[in-house]
Amino acid sequence: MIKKSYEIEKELEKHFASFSKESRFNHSKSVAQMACYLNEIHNLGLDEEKIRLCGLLHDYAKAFPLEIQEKYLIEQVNEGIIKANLEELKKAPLIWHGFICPTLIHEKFQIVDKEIDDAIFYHTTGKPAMSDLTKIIFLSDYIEPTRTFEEAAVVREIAYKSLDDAVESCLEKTIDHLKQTNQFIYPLTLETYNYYKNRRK
Ligand code: DGI
Ligand code: FE
Repeated sequence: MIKKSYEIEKELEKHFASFSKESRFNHSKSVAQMACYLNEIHNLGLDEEKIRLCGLLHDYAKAFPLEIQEKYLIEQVNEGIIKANLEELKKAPLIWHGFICPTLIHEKFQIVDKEIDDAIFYHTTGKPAMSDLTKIIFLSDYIEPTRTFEEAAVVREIAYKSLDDAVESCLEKTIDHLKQTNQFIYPLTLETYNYYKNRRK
């Protein structure tokens, strides 16, 4: 029997508090709520309980310091759970938490669901041709109301009209930001952007 999101919510509150990451807990609840809203206004017909679990759990691994995240990353790449190039991954520490998270929540919460895994794994990079669930989690992460930067407001307005346009805009802004701050652009991030930018052709 899969755990209910209200049970998970209580455990998560403690998890984030134990690493003094209370605002991350609020962000997670807000992602769940925004993703449910997108499901509703775009008539996607997805299961709300599943959406809530994804929103609540997507940043579970972000509570851990990067050294711990890296340990999980190396383990999971070596075991073939994460199929990606470790040297490339090492250059983009801010995406580790998504990739390592599915395995951690299988163990911690016994939540084993391919659709949930996909939404959590790709929540930072996106991927070409995302499922609706993966797409609304990816977008809600960027546009939920506690994100107060200017770009979030722009993408939020687009997301109310078209999810695919919003993915394109979100990635354009993320990639611009990475370029401006001289950060390594992970190939999948670029691949996702190109897919959504060229999807009409
Ligand atoms: O975990 P959150 O902060 O809530 O949000 P997130 O999981 O979307 O992570 C956002 C961060 O990840 C943001 O600072 C930009 C960074 N990021 C996204 N794509 C890439 C990336 N960092 C690198 N180096 N390369 C990427 O392709
Ligand atoms: Fe995240």
